[in-house]
Amino acid sequence: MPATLLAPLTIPSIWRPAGAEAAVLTELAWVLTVGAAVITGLMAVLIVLAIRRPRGRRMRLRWWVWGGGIAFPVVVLTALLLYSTQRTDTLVARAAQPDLVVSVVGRLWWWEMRYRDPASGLDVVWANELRVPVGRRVHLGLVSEDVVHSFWVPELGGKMDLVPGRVNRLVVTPTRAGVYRGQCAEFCGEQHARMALHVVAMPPAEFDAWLAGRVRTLAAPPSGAAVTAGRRAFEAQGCAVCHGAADGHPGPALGPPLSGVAQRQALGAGVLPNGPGAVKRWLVGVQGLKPGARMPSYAHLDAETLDALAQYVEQLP
Ligand code: HEC
Ligand SMILES: [Cu+2]
Repeated sequence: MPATLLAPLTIPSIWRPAGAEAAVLTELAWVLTVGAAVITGLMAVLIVLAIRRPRGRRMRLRWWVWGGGIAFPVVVLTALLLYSTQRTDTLVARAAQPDLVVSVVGRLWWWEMRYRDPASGLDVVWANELRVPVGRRVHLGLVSEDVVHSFWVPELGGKMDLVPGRVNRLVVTPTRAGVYRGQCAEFCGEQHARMALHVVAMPPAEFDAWLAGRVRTLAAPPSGAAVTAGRRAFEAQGCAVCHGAADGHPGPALGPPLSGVAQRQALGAGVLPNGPGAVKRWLVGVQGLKPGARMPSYAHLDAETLDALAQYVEQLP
């Protein structure tokens, strides 16, 4: 069956954890769900027994009220409190020594990811996609530049809000390579529903190579790049005002950095799967695909300019 038909079946789920922290939460979810089901079943049986009890037989009411109504809930709820506090405490303890720190910035309506290269001090800026190494403890510093957003990747861990003016942290330790979908989980305006992200959990060596490659691109911008029709159009149409210079360098962060955009999973924070022709479809139809997005549609451009523009953007290193 084509993968696109199966896609709706692979919705993010807390029941298939792909991270150490998520595994703790899944365990909690199982204990709570099974426990609640057992108690509900027990209650149902007791109700049936009470209704079908032979007429005239007296019940030992006092025992049921004290035992079932007070002692039982106190014991069960205390046990749950101790258990869940102890388990979630392990999540906080895990935050102590991260192997990697990434800043995640929430914006209307996309995500910016920043990796600091320890050697050069350069910031590698990426968008709508969090690349992380499997088996390493990743410390996410979550901030917002506008309104409150919330970061949630069910396969990797719990939710955490992104609040303007403060840094919240969330630790994720991916245990399985793969691509996991996340979603803004706090209503943040018109396109809140289309503010998704992908987490790409990669083997550590692959991740290191990717980051080193990004640093190299940053450190040595392709200065001698040919001035093509696409590059001219990029400058003439004012794309650089929001997306940074035409050499692919990240600039003012009004829009996502376009450097390396063709290597990412999707455009527009999950709206449009990436692939041949995706950039052009985005340019022509932004306001149809994502009404209210903070980028105008460029449907008025002639076909030749559009092709040149799209080609130029797609090859940005
Ligand atoms: C007014 C600011 C602004 C201008 C001008 C602008 N963009 Fe954008 N662009 C954005 C914003 C904001 C987004 C993210 C929209 C979203 O996902 O909600 C975006 C997204 C994109 C994306 C998708 C990137 C991704 O990672 O999802 C591409 C490609 C893009 N713009 C190319 C262009 C090109 C080419 C031009 C010039 C023809 C241009 N943009 C002009 C603000 C702008
Ligand atoms: Cu949001």
